[in-house]
Amino acid sequence: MTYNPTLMLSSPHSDTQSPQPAKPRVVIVGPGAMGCLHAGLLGRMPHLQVGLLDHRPDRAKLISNQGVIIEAPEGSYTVPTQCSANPDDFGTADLVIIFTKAYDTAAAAEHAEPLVSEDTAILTLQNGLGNYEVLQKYFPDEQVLAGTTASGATLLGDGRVRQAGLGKIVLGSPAGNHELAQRVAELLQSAGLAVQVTEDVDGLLWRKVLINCAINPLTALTRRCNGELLEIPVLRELLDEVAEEVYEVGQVAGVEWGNFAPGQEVKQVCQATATNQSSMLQDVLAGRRTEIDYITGAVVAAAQQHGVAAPLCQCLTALVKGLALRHG
Ligand code: KPL
Repeated sequence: MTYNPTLMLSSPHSDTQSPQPAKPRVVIVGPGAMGCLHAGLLGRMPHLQVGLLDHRPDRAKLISNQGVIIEAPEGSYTVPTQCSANPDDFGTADLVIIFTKAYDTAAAAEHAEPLVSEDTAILTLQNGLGNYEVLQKYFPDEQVLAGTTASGATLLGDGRVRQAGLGKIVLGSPAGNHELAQRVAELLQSAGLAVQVTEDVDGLLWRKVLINCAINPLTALTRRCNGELLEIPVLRELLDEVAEEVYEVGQVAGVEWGNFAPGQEVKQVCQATATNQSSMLQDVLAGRRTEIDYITGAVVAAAQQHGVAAPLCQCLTALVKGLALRHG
């Protein structure tokens, strides 16, 4: 796909001598599975300048030297990638995508501050509830976008990921800056990604968190792939019950679910991602802290705020928090 200069998020630099408009600069924060996958998907496009911001200089150097390696179903490829722990190495960006774990959002925002000018869009595609609210503490509300991705990836090593499946990104502006959401969607589409814009960001995030509440803790606790949850009747039943509980809490919290059928949606995702290890299972297997506080934990907090109970989410939160993790 050829570069379309109208995709610039900010007005092209007013250097009238230069016949070439600057390429849009995208910086991805967090070289985990999803960060590396998107650094590769966007970085292979010649019309974009893509950087990867890490907090670890040693790993950043390694990734800069080797590139990002994507093991895709059609074969492996390497994308040369500028990765640095120093945000000043990138200059200001047109788009910053936050892909750190949810518990690192505040640290990521602080680290990314030098990348952000008044023309920069900051997009979170992280799991869980509460991420865009943290970003809004650091950046103007109208520059913050939030969304979800249905893609899956497994981190195989530093800068190396296995692409599980490419799904759609849905994003929007919690502050109602739909024009910015549209421009960012076009930028991502120009890299061949499937992107849709929504005006109901909270509804979008609750739909995703409902799926994560059901699948992630059950896979992490049983150490099973997403698809296996469907094969064991008691777990299949529990998927339905957790989904129903989150649906009810969401309803009390004001989510407009429309014709979203909770149990059915969760089972469809299990089927579509049957061989995936959920991100929470990957965290547990690697001995890393999980995002449980931002998934079932966030639903428990919302339930408490609205004076209702969420016993299954509460139980799953406790069980996952109780797992002995090497780095947790
Ligand atoms: O988002 C996911 C995750 O693993 O965090 C799902 C949808 C469960 C896919 O694995």
